[in-house]
Amino acid sequence: MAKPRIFPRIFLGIGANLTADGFDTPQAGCLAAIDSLKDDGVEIIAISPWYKSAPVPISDQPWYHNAVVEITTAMRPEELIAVLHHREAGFGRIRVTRNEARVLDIDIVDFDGMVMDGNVTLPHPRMHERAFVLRPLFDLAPDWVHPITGASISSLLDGVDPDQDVIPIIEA
Ligand code: PH2
Ligand code: MG
Repeated sequence: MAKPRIFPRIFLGIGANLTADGFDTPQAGCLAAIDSLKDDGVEIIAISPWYKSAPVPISDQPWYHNAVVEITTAMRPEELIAVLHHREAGFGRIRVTRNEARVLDIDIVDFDGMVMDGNVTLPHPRMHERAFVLRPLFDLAPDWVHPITGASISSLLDGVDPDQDVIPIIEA
């Protein structure tokens, strides 16, 4: 009998603080990007509530719309990151400098607890200090623990800089 295939539990961080062409809000562009991943061999399991968040580091950039998406796929992390970068470019993202305002950013936050450093760094090297990742991740997976340190999300959230404003977006 064939071995049952267990698909990995993957969390993506998604965000934007500019509106992609053809959309009304940063969130709308992000949602379309999430939908487009279905054509790339990605199965969408769940999308967290959306948050507005002050830019980190603090700057005069517009606030971000952020969420976390649970997905699964048969792709390896290197293949998945290539797909994500391709979609970012398709939505008009041009990478110039780090932390610049953007129409779409999709990061692999956690790939089934995998720890790696190379083309892709897993878990995401700054996720544990970012409220705009931890808050929506908590909504989807309150029992999640950091693959390297074993820290719970609530303990990580307690340690986050209090001026990282993250505010739920209430749907009309
Ligand atoms: N992404 C960044 C840098 N800063 N700040 C917020 N609030 N939200 C983000 O998604 C974000 C950020 C780099 O990817
Ligand atoms: Mg990012």
